[in-house]
Amino acid sequence: MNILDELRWRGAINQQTDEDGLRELTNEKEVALYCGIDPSGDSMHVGHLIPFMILKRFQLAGHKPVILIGGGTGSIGDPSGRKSERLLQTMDQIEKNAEKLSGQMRQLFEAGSEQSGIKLVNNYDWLSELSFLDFLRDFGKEFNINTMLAKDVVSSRLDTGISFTEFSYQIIQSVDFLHLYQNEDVQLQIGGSDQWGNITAGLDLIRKKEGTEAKAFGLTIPLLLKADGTKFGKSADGAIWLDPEKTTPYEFYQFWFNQDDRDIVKYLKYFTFLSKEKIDLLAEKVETEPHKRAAQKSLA
Ligand code: 383
Repeated sequence: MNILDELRWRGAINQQTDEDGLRELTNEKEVALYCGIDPSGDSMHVGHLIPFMILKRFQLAGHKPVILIGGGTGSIGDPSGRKSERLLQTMDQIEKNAEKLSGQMRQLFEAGSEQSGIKLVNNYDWLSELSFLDFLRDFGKEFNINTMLAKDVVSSRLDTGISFTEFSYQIIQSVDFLHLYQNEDVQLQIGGSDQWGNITAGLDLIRKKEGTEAKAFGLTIPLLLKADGTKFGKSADGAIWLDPEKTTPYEFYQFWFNQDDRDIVKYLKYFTFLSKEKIDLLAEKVETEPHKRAAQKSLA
């Protein structure tokens, strides 16, 4: 099965540029693809698993994941999905967080894979080299203010205000995509649906710099909505973290075990590597003997 068919079956595709082109590409070669995370905290939470599990699925299907830790972008702060301006973090804190996240990524991506060294990059390495004048001359010139203003992230903040710093974020993430396209042969960026604007901005930049025929693609994954309308991944005490010091293994188990019957099959598809047959079987059990909570046990 082509990886895109698997993702579709898992309900994991929200938006996608040029589906046929990407299908062709993934059929004909091992594609390098990337997903980024900003070190705004010292651990991943279960919300981050949504795109990174997809990255892992690409890896298991023979493609080449690149994990980007946003040491540079994290010092700016992504306005996507936020109603108000972020506080800047100290560079020291960002560096500490980046190290923690890198460790968690290694655990996720080295497990069950023959590849030893996974590709882990930090965008601080190239963004910090870029001078202000070069930034404006080489990249700023390719961005049209009207297009930038029209992106959801910016337009939704025009009333309350957005700093020039956060406004520029989409350009910086675009510079990353171009950098990885040129230096690591990365042809696909994935992310949660909140990242669509940043990803498509990057594709525009690649086409401007590399020509309209450049083979680069974007794909986003739906953010999860729970059947009861509350936000996925939050308990009464806040986020569910992957760091066992922040969310104990017991709490982590309980979080998954307590999921609603109406959500459980969707979560099995997103968060496990169980086969379609196994998931179909568990789905049947949710219908016929829900009190046994077999699906919840499997997920947990
Ligand atoms: C930075 C530089 C890039 C590419 C991506 C980034 C990070 C991105 C971002 N992502 C979120 C984060 O860091 O802010 N601008 O917390 C989250 N992601 C993933 C996914 C998600 C997004 O890490 O939707 C949830 O986890 O994309 O909110 O060159």
